[in-house]
Amino acid sequence: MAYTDLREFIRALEEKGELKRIPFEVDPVLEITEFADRAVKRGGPALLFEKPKGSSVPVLINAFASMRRMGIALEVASVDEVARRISEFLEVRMPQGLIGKLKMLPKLAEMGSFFPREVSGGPCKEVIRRDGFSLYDFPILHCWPADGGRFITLPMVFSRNPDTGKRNCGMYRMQVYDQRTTGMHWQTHKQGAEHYRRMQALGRTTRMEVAVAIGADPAAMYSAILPLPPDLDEMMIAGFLRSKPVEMVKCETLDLEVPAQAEIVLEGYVELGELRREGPFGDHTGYYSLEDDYPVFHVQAVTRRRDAIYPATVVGKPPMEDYWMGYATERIFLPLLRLVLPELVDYHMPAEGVFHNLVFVSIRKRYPGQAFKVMHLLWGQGLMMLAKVLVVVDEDVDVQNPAEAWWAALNNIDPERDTIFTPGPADALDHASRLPCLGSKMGIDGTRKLPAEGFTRPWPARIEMSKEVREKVDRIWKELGIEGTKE
Ligand SMILES: Cc1cc2nc3c(=O)[nH]c(=O)nc-3n(C[C@H](O)[C@H](O)[C@H](O)COP(=O)(O)O)c2cc1C
Ligand SMILES: [Mn+2]
Repeated sequence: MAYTDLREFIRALEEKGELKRIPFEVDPVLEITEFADRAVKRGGPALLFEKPKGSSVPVLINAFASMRRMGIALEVASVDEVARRISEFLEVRMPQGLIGKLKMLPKLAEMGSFFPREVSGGPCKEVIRRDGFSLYDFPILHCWPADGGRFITLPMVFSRNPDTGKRNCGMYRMQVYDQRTTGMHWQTHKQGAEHYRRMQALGRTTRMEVAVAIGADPAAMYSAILPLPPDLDEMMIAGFLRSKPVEMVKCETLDLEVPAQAEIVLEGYVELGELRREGPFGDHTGYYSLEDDYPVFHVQAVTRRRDAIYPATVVGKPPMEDYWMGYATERIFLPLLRLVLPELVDYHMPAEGVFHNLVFVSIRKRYPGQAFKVMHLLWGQGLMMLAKVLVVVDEDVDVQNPAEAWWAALNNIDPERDTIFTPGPADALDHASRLPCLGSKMGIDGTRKLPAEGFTRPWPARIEMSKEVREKVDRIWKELGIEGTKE
């Protein structure tokens, strides 16, 4: 059964021994970060700070910070199950004949359950404040010493595409400037920024309505980070993930809807053209992202649960919580990428590559130049456009193991022949690119080279022991009692 809200998820984490309550006072300024960082790096549990200093609202952190907890969040034993479900849906085609069509009915009914359902009220309206509120009521974290201030780090930011009327939900950090003003750090490649540009171009209004939900059922929260195509509603995907519609409720002061089960909702607007210094912020690259100008979010109303829980995350030197959220996304998108890349066997973005810096790709190579075709296609797919280094290897290489992927690729390249460089968009957080958001990409063809690619010498085989010898030694190995530290 789908979790109704954040607290049901918290209960599930606790029942499975995946949550630790911290009953004493801890300061949201720096101290919570130190707990969260140590916990995630040691594979520790999610943390619920019951007495954050200066607020009566508890802080939940690291709730998504392992594959186990991602599985609990999405109610699957392994997130690969989600990928399998997606594959099944992709195979759904209208079959011939009545019997075939009847067999389709349950699938179609299931599809109907993905769409968000509008409801007239919900727990996020238990308290409604149009004035007399302050963001400082909440235990918003100041994460790292040189950060520009406190940042809301796990918000679901809702806006509407003014041309199509479609809703978007993205996770963009928000720097708190004062009691009712924050930054709005939607980077230029993201949908929030696109909606903003379109509003400006239309010139119909001076304000863009924005609603921010903090804390909801875990599938809805997680959906905010999915790199979906524009105009594909994250809340519909959340409905798919939880096999139950997300209940959405109208905002009090905006023509936008938010999850009715949210913990906290900030209603407000971004004044078109108004920019303010944002940052610095200790970012998921492991470096401070530099100050830059971003739009400003003005909060005009706060609605919330009476006993709201404030979920947050801390990013920093990887791996941190966002690595696990991103890794789940990597797994879930595999079948979707295969739609446009049939030769794709697997891909992986290791933690040290911070998503966009390094992508390993294994393919079934069948024709000359195929590795380069794969690179160009990936650089043309949504946020994969930001991938800085792409390494393509053959199907027999396990890209989930970066050491193995590097080993194969480095053996197989003649660097000058097998690398390409191309200009393209760079991640907004890339501090090394020649210009903000513009840089170059490197593609490394680590596949075995074919005669048709001009490689006429024999290609050596990988070393492997014969099956008989392995089996023979298997039989006596245990008795010998030779146990190394690795198996
Ligand atoms: C913890 C966390 C914080 C994030 N912060 C930002 C941010 O400040 N700005 C941004 O543009 N993307 C940020 N992202 C990434 C976006 O949420 C992600 O790219 C998402 O796909 C954007 O949604 P959109 O495609 O609907 O715009 C963050 C992701 C996570 C997991
Ligand atoms: Mn989106």
